[in-house]
Amino acid sequence: MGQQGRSEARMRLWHNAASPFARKVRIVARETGLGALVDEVQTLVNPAKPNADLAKENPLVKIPALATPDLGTLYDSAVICEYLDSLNGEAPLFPKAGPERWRALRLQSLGDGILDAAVLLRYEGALRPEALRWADWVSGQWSKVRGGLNELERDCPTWDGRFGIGQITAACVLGYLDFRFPGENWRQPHPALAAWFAKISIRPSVKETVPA
Ligand SMILES: N[C@@H](CCC(=O)N[C@@H](CS)C(=O)NCC(=O)O)C(=O)O
Repeated sequence: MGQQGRSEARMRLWHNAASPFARKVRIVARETGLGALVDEVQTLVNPAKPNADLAKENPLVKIPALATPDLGTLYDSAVICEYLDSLNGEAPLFPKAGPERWRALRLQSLGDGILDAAVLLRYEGALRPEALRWADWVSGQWSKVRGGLNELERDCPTWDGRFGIGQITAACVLGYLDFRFPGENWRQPHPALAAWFAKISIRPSVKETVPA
């Protein structure tokens, strides 16, 4: 046994190297020192063709999903990340209480919301038949992405070197935009965020999980 509350039993993470939500979990596993206990299983997902094996673990048929030794399978990324953090006795990535906790959870929700819109845009472009595409819906999703980025730009000067769950989610947002929407050039209108992202991109947990 390691630190207080830490179980040494292995866990199984259903993930995909392209998934920004799964990347949150993979970064948290590394930042909490639990990486060696988490077996990462590459999983293909497609909302138009549900993965039957994954459906047995998560009725929503989404990744990430984490098979735990004591609780069955957990989902979604916010729950899994907080679960892993709870196994780590020191330096929590989720502040335990007070205004810091609500700020961190709001920042995570902001990043998750940007990702929801960006992942839907990806499905729209890559999966939906051209004849069924809806331009107003696409531009509505881009408004969420860009509005969310503006808020990250405004907020990031307050982060003060912290790399908790909110910042981890923000890193996954920016990495996903670079990966799936390289033409978006989010850096130009968001210079503080761009500088922050360059700085945190050298962390091993971030480098080891670059989307592929
Ligand atoms: N709210 C979920 C979102 C997860 C999600 O959308 N995952 C995508 C991959 S990045 C997925 O599994 N999509 C398959 C589908 O929508 O059927 C979380 O935070 O884990």
